[in-house]
Amino acid sequence: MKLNPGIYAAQLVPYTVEGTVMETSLAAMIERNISIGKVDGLYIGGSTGETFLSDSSAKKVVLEVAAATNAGRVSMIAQIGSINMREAESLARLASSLGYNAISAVTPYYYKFSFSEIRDYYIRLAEAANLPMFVYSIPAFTGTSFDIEQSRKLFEHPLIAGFKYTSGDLFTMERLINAFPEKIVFSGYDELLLCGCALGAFGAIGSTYNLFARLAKTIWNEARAGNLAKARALQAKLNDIIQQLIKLGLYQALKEIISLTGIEAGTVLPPFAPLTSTQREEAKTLGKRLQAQGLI
Ligand code: MN9
Repeated sequence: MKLNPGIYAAQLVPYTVEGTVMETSLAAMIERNISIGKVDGLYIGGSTGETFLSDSSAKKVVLEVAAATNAGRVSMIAQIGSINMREAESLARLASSLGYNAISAVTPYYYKFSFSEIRDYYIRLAEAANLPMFVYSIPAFTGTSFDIEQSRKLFEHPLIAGFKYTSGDLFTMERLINAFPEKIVFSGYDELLLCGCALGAFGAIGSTYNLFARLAKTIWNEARAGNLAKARALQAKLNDIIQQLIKLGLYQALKEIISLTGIEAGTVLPPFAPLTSTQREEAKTLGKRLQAQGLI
């Protein structure tokens, strides 16, 4: 499998108020992540892309625009999971035909599915695409996590390649990395980038890397070079910013700040609410401060 290690942006998606994808702006955002952020890869159609709020045609457009814009430059993973299995399978096949390096699927949520149902879901989707599959584990949202024995059962299938591991349970993350050295674990919480790197994650996938990929790469490289004090100070810097973004509304604030770079970033999909005018001003002030510091 040809996948770069390192920092992957979980691609933000600009939407119109009608909920359609602003294709030119999406392409500009992706181009910015590749040529200015210097990301090692892109994770398309994930939580950050608000995919679970979007309709099928928007999901397809996002996968198509991203593949065409990247044109093979950086590694690309398509998140194709959905609790509508027909939709998920059709997106899996689309990702395959568009040349994605791998797919990923959120753990099926809302209903309480058994482990064997969840395992079948992953295998069916991996086989539909015939691509390596990264299990998108985000227990805070889905209510489901995987222990080592369950992970072993998932990994018995050769196409199940690893995890996008978005959980604060770092003990299990360490156990996974050690138990399955031939598999790949991506660290999913930007706040824990340094911890994931220290434990030997292959890479990290995150929303804030749409703006701070260079900072994230420095954290990653300093940590790998053993410069812990430097890496820790930079993680603290990133976390100060993340805290402010989350307080405003993460995706809304990221979009507002990206718009300062001249790219129209559109709005968020409901039920997410757009920022109030006061929040917009706060996001702009934060963005300008970060620009002045050379972080954006
Ligand atoms: O892709 C992202 N998860 C979600 C992973 O957006 C749900 C993370 O990058 C977080 O946005 C980030 C901030 O909490 O760690």
